[in-house]
Amino acid sequence: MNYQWYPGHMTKAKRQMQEDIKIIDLIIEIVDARIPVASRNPDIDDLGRGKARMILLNKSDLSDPSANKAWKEYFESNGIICAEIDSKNKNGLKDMRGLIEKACIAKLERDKKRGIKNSIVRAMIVGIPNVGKSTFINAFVGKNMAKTGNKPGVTKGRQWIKVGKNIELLDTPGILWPKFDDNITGLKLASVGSINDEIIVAEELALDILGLSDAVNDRIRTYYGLKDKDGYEFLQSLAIKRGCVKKAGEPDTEKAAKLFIDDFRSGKLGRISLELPGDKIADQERYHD
Ligand SMILES: Nc1nc2c(ncn2[C@@H]2O[C@H](COP(=O)(O)OP(=O)(O)OP(=O)(O)O)[C@@H](O)[C@H]2O)c(=O)[nH]1
Ligand SMILES: [Mg+2]
Repeated sequence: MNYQWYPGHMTKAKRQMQEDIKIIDLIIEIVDARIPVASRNPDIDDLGRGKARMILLNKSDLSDPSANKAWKEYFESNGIICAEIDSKNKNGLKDMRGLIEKACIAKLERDKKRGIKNSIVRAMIVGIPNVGKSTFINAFVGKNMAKTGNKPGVTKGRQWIKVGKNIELLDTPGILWPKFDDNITGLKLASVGSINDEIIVAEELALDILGLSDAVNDRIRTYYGLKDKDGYEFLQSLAIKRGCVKKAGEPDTEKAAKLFIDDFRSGKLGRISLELPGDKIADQERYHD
């Protein structure tokens, strides 16, 4: 299946970001820890040139712990401040203030020299849809200030949120880019729920996820106890096993595909990382800072 999603509100959101970027001190980029390369929007690199940057590997509860560690080291070795966090369960956020101050040290020192006592750090929270930008803000602030939801495109407009006296966060709508370089990027984005499900054929996505790698394929078939089934036969057997049948008694493969996609996204199949530093990921070099 060809994955592509670039609705009009994203063009608008990108334009707004170009304006807002002028008044912010720091860009906090939230990525999905399961796909830290595919979930980085190359447009953000362009928009944020010259600004202090930080990358947060969110949903680290759903990705492989050793991969999280490897990615943190990877980004840090490229000079980017990085942390693994789980915004849903509020893990990894304790040092956030310190990290933000570290990322903005140049500005803070400049302000100090100028005699500014209460300098304020303005940070823009950016990322692709559904990576947990708004959930991160709520977890960091300790209050439900931003709307969140288990689908992409929940945040429609921007919103400033204060954290204590000296940090201001700007929640922004998730944005993708007009054309993915390769379909595997689109597939990874769809597999974690960053592409609108309404434009996706569930059965095709399920089969594409099965085809992601031998390790993923094996893990899925083992989890459902369908070790000897693959491809469409896997979906049919899963439908029968889970009682997804149509009126005529036929297996409802669409329902089975949706069930499997939900299990995959929510971590029921275990903690899976689809990318590792050093993998031959087509775009990796492009994102190298
Ligand atoms: N397991 C897990 N789920 C998370 C985490 N962070 C966010 N979520 C879930 O991911 C979904 C999306 O969260 P949002 O905060 O709405 O994502 P967003 O990036 O603001 O999305 P848009 O506004 O649509 O761009 C919600 O169902 C959250 O509960 C996390 O660290 N771990
Ligand atoms: Mg949001």
